[in-house]
Amino acid sequence: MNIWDQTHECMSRDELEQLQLERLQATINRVHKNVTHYRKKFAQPGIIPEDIRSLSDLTKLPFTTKEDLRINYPYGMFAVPLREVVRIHSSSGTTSKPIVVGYTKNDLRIWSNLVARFMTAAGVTSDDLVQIAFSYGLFTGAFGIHYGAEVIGASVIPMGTGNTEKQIMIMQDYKTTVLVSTPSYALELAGRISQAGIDPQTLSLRFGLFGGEPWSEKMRREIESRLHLSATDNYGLSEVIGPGIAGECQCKNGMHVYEDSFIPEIINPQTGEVLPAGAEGELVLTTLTKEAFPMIRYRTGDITSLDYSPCACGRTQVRMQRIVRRSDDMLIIRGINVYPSQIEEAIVSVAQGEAPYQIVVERKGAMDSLEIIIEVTSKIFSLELQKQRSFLEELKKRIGSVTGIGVSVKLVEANSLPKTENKTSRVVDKRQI
Ligand code: DLL
Repeated sequence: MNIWDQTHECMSRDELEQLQLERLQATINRVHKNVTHYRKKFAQPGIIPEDIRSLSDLTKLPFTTKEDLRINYPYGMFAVPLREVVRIHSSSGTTSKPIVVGYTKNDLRIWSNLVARFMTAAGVTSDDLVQIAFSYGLFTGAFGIHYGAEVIGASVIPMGTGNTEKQIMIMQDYKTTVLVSTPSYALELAGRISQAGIDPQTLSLRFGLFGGEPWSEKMRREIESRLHLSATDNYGLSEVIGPGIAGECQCKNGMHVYEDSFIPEIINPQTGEVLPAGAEGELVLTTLTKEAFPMIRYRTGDITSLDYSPCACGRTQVRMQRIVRRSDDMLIIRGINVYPSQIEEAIVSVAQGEAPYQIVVERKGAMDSLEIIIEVTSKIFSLELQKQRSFLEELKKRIGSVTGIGVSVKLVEANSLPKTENKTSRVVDKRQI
């Protein structure tokens, strides 16, 4: 099946904007009718759906934030009754409660086609064997890409994460041609392949489709040379759909945003002001085709810029540059989003009160590690070893279960961490990507 959807991907800007406006109006009508949260939010500036007459009217609408999703947990932002929802995924929230997202049958069809598009743009065809090394579960990465690859007609190997030796064995024996993972896991695989004395040229890899976390051109060069494949970047977030919002073509010069399904805006994260084309700022996305969980002007927290210049591949849809950083304190560790506030909440509950902490993130080899250093009262610090150990274990367990990541925890004496008023400086990110 040919998934280069030229009708949509190569549209003139005029045609595209006409389509966007029709879809935007339908989406605004839908959320105004079905989602109390949006109805109330639109009422503040006194907006009714009929006020959205042109695309520029979008800026009259308020932003949607992660806090809105938290307040409406779990199903308050759904625009269809639950009986029409056929899939639920989730992602980290700022507290121990995650963000919940839902899809109708039609949403799944649209999502799979979007994923199929960026996979096609990256070079994948029905002849490929696609090994998906993302976690199958609440994370949108694995299922999203799985169904997209099936739309193309490629053979999917639903490998899941971890078990690196088995990943390599399968890669060799099944003759995997496409690796789908986080870029850091691709480097981990490259390291283990070379440790095992395997010549990567004897593998069948052609393409690597990487996303879910920030990476760099330097990492791209390293992955391409060590795994002998062509590596492309793809972007998405659960709140908006998952993977399939944007992806690189083989020109590797920014990720085409599928503008027939999403309107991207770039704003100044401090003031909310919409910035002109080309400026760097926070990406804000509005969905145009989603039924169960439409998002209006969702603040992604991702800092990037948009490039409207023509691309040699022929696609007319705008390209977003690599994500340079976040506008908030969210960390991405092995593809999993972690908020310091989640960790703080876990600490407060186990320590039964405030305890100053520091989060240290490091990249050891290719993989990220997370260490939490906690100041404890001299009472806890001087507990007998056994009690101190069970306190540490409980903390590790709680933080691990809230964040979904294995962490190491170290206790230090009260007043031994550097003092600061600002919580974000409690994070020491030593990674250089
Ligand atoms: O990570 C969806 C996804 C899965 C995209 C697999 C691509 C591949 P979340 O878990 O909700 O969803 O995390 C979304 O991850 O806001 C970015 O900060 C970051 N992110 C995703 N893709 C990229 C990328 C998935 N290509 C959050 N480059 C987003 C940099 C990325 N950061």
